[in-house]
Amino acid sequence: MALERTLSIIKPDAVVKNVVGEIYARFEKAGLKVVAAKMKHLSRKEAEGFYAVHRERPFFNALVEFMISGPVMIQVLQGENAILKNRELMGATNPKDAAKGTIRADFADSIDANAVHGSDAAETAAVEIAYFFAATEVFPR
Ligand code: IDP
Repeated sequence: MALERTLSIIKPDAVVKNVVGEIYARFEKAGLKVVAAKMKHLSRKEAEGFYAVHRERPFFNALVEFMISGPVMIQVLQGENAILKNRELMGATNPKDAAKGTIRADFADSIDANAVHGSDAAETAAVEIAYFFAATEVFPR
């Protein structure tokens, strides 16, 4: 078991649905600690930079438009195997394929508006955390 940190984003659709607290409760019940958090309305440039790896994908523009359609809640989660644990809590990218009881199965409407983001590996987690948080904004405990 490894103590890890991962970047989580509650996307605009879930913020509008007012389920930030319900999603936080799932993190906490799974043993993940919120060690950094901020609400932010991303600029186009920030969203494009964050999803730069998907720049050539056909859904890139729609993804950026969606991510800047309203504020998001961004947090760093810390815990044992936090990266995989968060991915399990989230469920599959397409909510139609997401297992029962996962965040996407319960709160997401479509593959575009799918409620949450979570880092998929240790390397991406480090890059994504640094993209949004200075070291002084993270409070491990
Ligand atoms: P993930 O969020 O489950 O890690 P990724 O493959 O990294 O999934 O894709 C990033 C985001 O891009 C997804 O969460 C989803 O919002 C969007 N996305 C991925 N694939 C598609 C697609 O085929 N159509 C529309 N949007 C997509």
